[in-house]
Amino acid sequence: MLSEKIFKGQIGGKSMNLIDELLQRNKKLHFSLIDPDKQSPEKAGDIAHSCAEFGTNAIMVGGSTVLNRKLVHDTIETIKEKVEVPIILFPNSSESISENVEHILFMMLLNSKDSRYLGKEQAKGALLVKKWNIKPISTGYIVINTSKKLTTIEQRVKLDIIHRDNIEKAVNYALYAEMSDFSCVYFDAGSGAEKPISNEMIKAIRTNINIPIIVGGGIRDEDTAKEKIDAGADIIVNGTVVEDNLRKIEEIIKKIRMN
Ligand code: 1GP
Repeated sequence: MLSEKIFKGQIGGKSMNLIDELLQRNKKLHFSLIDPDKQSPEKAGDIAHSCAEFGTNAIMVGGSTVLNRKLVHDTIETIKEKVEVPIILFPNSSESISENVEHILFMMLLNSKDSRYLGKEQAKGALLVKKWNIKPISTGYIVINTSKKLTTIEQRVKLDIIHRDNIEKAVNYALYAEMSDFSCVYFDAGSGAEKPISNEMIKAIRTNINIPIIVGGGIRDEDTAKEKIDAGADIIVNGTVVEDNLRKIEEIIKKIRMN
């Protein structure tokens, strides 16, 4: 029965989203994040090409500061010319939704104290997603504070702070996401975080929920990435390494694929 539904691209009466599909084919995934604000669209295309050659499973496009729909559009267009892997928009607001993308992390920032990120931006963006036929991946997005030096997202959005060692609070948010029927959770320490989310926190989340867990923020080397995978993460996101040390992505991908 289950296999019949999977065959039809359905689970529990719902269409499978891209992440479910990719996880059927690969046990663990790697996504490369490209911020349109950090380089020209041409350079973004070259970076995406290298990441795809190294075996990344998808290119995520987005960043906390980008507010220019045209720049997002041009960056995606150039990346599309250079790679075959799926491209997923990682929007910071409805302003950064672009017509030419196939998939979007349709996220709610669950520990935001600002109603803008708990429904208002999503409501503004929903019509664009429908009109432009973009496939939403409903994502419970949770930001964890791991370091004294605040990341850009922590500076820009008022958050119900979850400290690195407050495992119970992180698990509560993860359970809330699963019970609210989000298709996955994304636990993010924020781009360039001094420390990533702890292995203990990931283990506790994995013990309590079954939906896919995306982990990002502050992961800079293959050993750290593998620890997060072994703790229970399904998907590792790298952004800063993609910008600063591109070749490292190859080592990270190799290692997370090891059993
Ligand atoms: C940020 O999780 C992503 O939203 C990526 O973080 O830039 O630290 O890899 P890094």
